[in-house]
Amino acid sequence: MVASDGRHVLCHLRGKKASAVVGDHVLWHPAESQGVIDQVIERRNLLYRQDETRVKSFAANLDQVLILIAAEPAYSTRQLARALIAAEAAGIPATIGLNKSDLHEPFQRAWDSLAPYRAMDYSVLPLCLRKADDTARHNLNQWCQNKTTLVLGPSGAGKSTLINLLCPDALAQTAELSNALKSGRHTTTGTTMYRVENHSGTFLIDSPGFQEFGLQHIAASRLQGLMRDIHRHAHGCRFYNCTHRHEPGCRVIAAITTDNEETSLDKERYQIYCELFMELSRPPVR
Ligand SMILES: Nc1nc2c(ncn2[C@@H]2O[C@H](COP(=O)(O)OP(=O)(O)OP(=O)(O)O)[C@@H](O)[C@H]2O)c(=O)[nH]1
Ligand SMILES: [Mg+2]
Ligand SMILES: [Zn+2]
Repeated sequence: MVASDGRHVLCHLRGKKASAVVGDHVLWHPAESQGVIDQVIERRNLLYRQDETRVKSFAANLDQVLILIAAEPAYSTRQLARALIAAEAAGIPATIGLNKSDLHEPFQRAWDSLAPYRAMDYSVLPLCLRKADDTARHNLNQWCQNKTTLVLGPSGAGKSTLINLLCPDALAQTAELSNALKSGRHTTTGTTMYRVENHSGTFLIDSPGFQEFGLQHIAASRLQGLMRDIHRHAHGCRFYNCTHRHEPGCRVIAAITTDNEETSLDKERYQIYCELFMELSRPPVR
């Protein structure tokens, strides 16, 4: 915990029911050389995922989330879609970062594949975090200034590399990808908040790479409102309660088959919507 005067104090939670997550604001009192948390102040927001058996909180009171993916390891469109949906549901602005622009060919492929996300107005930042120059560092500093930013993404994308770039005192551990599989090694195992150098109100949160992103806390009927491209087409369907899967007169289905590139809906994004709709419509396993 960081006290209002900037000191770091190791705090314990009182009682079994209480729980605090990274980013929480708390009331506490000193006890010997450490501290005790008396109360977690009501959260402005909370980003979490939920599978069938448990809830996993990432962090609270966020101004923005950076979903960091990279040219290598190849990213999963489905996991990216899920992370964006969770951020939309929590009301937290999300930016996509595509790292490792020095790996030209895979970078170009990944960049092109993100076209649907640019078309739905997510900003996609091209990054080369390992070899960032002063200008790149300055731009990133500006981007996160006076904000609390959670850095989220698959293992090996470069989240801890970013933390070390902007918070050199962090000394966050990083690791090369495994050679055989070109996948990350799950180097970071906990979620940690760091203060950005020379910016007192700027915080970055490093997190462990995620593989699965359960969205069981979201009702299937809410999905269309949380996927910007589906939402854009969902007006004007014949039925007011259209689920956009098989109904006649559906504008979403019409948008996949249109030849007009400007107004068309990406087929894979539509497929992701249908898969998620099914998944979130199933009764929970008890
Ligand atoms: N080629 C290249 N490699 C990079 C770049 N940025 C980071 N890396 C490398 O990618 C590897 C993984 O980086 P990390 O920062 O450990 O990745 P992470 O997202 O924190 O991974 P986890 O902690 O496992 O979730 C390291 O070997 C980095 O040096 C880049 O811009 N280009
Ligand atoms: Mg890491
Ligand atoms: Zn419809």
